Amino acid sequence: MSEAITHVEARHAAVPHEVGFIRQYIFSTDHKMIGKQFLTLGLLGLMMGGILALLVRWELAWPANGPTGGPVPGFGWVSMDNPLLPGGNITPAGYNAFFTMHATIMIFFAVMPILVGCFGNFLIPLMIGARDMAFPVLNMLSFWVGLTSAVLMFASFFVEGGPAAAGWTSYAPLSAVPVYTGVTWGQHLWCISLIVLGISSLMGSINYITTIINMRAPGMTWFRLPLVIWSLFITAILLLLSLPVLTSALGMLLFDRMAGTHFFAPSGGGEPLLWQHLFWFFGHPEVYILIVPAMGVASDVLSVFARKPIFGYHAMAFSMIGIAGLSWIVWGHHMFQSGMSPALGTSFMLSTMVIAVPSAIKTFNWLGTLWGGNILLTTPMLNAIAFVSMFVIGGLSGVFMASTPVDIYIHDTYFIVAHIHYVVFGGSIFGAFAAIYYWFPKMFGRMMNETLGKIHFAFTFIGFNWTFLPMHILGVGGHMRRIYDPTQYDFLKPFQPMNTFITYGALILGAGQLILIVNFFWSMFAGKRAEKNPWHANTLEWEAPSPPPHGNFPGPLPTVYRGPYEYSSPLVAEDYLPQARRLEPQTAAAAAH
Ligand code: HEM
Ligand SMILES: [Cu+2]
Repeated sequence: MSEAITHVEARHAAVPHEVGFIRQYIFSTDHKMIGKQFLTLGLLGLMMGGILALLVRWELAWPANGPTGGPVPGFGWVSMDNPLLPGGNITPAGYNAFFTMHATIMIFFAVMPILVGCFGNFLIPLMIGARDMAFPVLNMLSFWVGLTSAVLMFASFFVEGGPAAAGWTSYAPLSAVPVYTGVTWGQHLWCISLIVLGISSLMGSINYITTIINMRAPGMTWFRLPLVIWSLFITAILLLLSLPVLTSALGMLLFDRMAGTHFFAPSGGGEPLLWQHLFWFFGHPEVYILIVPAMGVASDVLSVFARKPIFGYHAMAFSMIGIAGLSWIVWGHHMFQSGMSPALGTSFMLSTMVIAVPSAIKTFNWLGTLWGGNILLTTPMLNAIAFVSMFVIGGLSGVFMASTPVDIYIHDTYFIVAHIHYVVFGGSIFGAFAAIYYWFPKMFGRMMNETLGKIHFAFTFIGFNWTFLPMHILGVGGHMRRIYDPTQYDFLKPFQPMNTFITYGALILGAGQLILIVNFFWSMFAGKRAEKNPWHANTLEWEAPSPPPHGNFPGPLPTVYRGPYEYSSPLVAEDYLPQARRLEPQTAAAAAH
């Protein structure tokens, strides 16, 4: 450990710190700049994915074939004569492409770049007390390979036939045989882009794991790590082990599409279920890649703004490990309807339900942290509390889906869409918002505006529940997901007003995000200057100046004397006790009496 630190210290001393614009902002090897690059990518992805979601909602509320249908306002001239959206009218092929790309972009180019790419990079060295990642050049490469992947994915909108349209799960044979969707290059590019993204994530996760194992500051033992670092460590392991499975499956799919093999196409003796097994063996851990970092963020933010130690630190760390471990044996719950034997289905049902145990441990510990706290309702805190409460709803609907008899009824309905969004929006996105508001002062040296932050939160919280809560009802009513025009089914006609109602909620949700954009850029240039430790937090990143210079800590690296959550400690007069602060032994002894 100390050898690795000495090595990096020596290199940092040797590298000249005056670097040109390109080395500082574009081809940077500094983890903080790479984090900001991932943040930019992720926010762009969030915007793109959000616009696509609104197109999908527009179509569902006012179906183009229905009596009230019409072009999407403002898209007439944007789309020109694009066959997916001629004159602003969404076609069935366009609808398939939009929901496929919505989900793909949100997962791979919004949530992952923000939570894992940005906050992983930005926080790990600062919070463990290191000068940078273990492999800074590899780190830079992982961003540029990731950006290449994003460019390939976005480019697929401009190829003939449009982008991928087989759903983000890309089930074979729909995805394997181009005539089924009418998409050729778009689907090829989808596969290629995600293979490239797999390489980028592999580089990133190797870096995260190595850095956390080797480069912790003196005194930073495993159980003094902030929970957000635990969460990023666990996420990196999940990424390292799950993405290669997807990459291999994508390679096989690409062979089926371009080289005439039949891994997944039954027409040549292939096995579509093989795709489903490989996909969900990656796909289920993937949902934890999206949610575990948000759990870490929420733990840190709740403790800071309740001014209390996190309740059950060890249980929190071990329950994340437990959730991650269990995520490998439950993939079959996505395949209850695939003709699996009931005995096997039952075993997948039971193992899935066991995940409720560590999840409940986390939830009760978050509540225990809030209990009796001196709660400060700042914007990061509001978002963290929203994370916990919305995650509970998403977790509870998950228990229904995990029960095989119930799943047979709600499979492929809007109940599933409601569940997904309570987890990935209510969970990951509220976690990401909490992180952005909380660490913005450290990233940019300025505070975000609290009033705008709270208005943004109110719009998001109301818009989010307005949009996704009624989807449970649609789902139980039998409303299928991924359909172009619900009014074509008589039994869905009574639900049409609810579909329109949901779309109003989505428009409010979308409009609310403009407040975030304004606040973000306005604060970056004109916000109040942030001090070193504006939230009076304990963790090491707040020992560095805001924003931290190259090498993070001017002078020697901090030494760690205590855990990250010693708020309202009886040992000191202040209500916080930074990890790097050493108490004189006699003071501590005196206070203990
Ligand atoms: C503005 C907020 C959002 C809205 C209004 C929205 C809307 C929708 C709608 C209407 C669908 C169903 C499409 C269909 O089946 O026809 C959908 C699917 C989906 N969305 Fe979102 N979404 C939003 C945010 C997110 C976020 C942040 C994620 C993060 C990962 C996400 C991930 C997904 C996934 C995985 C699906 C499943 C797609 C499928 O069935 O193939 N969404 N979304
Ligand atoms: Cu799953």
